[in-house]
Amino acid sequence: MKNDRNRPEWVPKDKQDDISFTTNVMKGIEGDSNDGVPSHSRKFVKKHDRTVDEYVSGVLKNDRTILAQAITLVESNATKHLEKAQDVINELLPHVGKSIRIGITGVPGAGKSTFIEAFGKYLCEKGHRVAVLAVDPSSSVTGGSILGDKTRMEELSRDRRAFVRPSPSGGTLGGVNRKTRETILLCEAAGYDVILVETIGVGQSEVVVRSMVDFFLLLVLTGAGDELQGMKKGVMELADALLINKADGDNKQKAIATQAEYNRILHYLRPATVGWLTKAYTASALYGEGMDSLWKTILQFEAETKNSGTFEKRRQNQSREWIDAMIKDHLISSFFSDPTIKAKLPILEQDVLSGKQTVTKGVREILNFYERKTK
Ligand SMILES: Nc1nc2c(ncn2[C@@H]2O[C@H](COP(=O)(O)OP(=O)(O)O)[C@@H](O)[C@H]2O)c(=O)[nH]1
Ligand SMILES: [Mg+2]
Repeated sequence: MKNDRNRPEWVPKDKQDDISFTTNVMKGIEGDSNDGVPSHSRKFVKKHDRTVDEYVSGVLKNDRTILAQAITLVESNATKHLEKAQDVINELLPHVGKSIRIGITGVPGAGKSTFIEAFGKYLCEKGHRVAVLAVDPSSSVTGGSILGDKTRMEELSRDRRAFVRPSPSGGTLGGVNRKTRETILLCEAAGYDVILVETIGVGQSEVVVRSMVDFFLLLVLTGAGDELQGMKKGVMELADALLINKADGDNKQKAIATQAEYNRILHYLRPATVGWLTKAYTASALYGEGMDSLWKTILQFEAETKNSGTFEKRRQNQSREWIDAMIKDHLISSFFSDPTIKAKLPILEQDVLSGKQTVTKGVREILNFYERKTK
């Protein structure tokens, strides 16, 4: 077989040569694909040309190609795709919501990718189906991969029980965006019962991911003393568990000491989830150690919060926040893309800067104008 490398199907046509999409996919084995659909039957279907029914039935029977294309459809900003994407999601709604959604954050190098690969494999072996929405830092502003970066999650990507979807972090908030919620729904409809959402902690991305998951995990390294100084208390207050990674070799004793130190601090912090005590755990993602106790913790969390109603209440609040965020998004973009506003705004800025107009009065005038116009 010749070494034919293709771009993944979710890379937009005009980005085929763009280095911001570095993920390469090796050409698969010729012949029928594993999901039982002969490959020739879909050869001539261009993406986005599928009907709503094709997307829906493809996702429901977990045709990975169609799932990937459905995600691309959802991510598209073109108006004509928007409506189709919403029709697809609407039809899938009876099949969503049955997973446990887990958010994972930590500084670059903490071992998120290595951990997700190890944890994902552990869960697959237990019979779960795992979808990973992963950050692809190779497309961040710095460009290129960080040394030793395990972004590709190659083993997990090859596992038929897992679905790994990298999202370029460039331009989005630590790899998540407003479409991530809908991608979660698609993966749930395809039958994935554990969803892992990764984010690199930049800006507000932890808050955004917290608002779309049930359980939030913070990966940290040993040496809490030094690290804590730099770590925002706010991030710890979002977490349902802290995982001190790289607890192996010479580092193991240090990790256990760090664990105790974090547990002391956590004691004084406000817990992220009502009725749940956030604690620190140790693991070695590299050697796959600590996965079992972490999973038990998550299952216990799920059982307790479902029992108390906290689980359902959080999901309802998240839907409310989602509505809120979407309305704000829409209002902002419709305001700033209005041609008359676009023309008036520079004049207003000029008037303020030159002292002709106060900010409050100028803003009130332009908003009044916009409101009258949209009535
Ligand atoms: N010793 C050890 N190294 C690890 C462990 N987990 C990750 N690493 C290494 O730490 C580096 C960064 O890991 P990566 O998963 O890319 O971190 P990310 O930036 O948080 O996704 C890589 O060289 C990994 O091999 C671990 O449990 N033990
Ligand atoms: Mg990574």
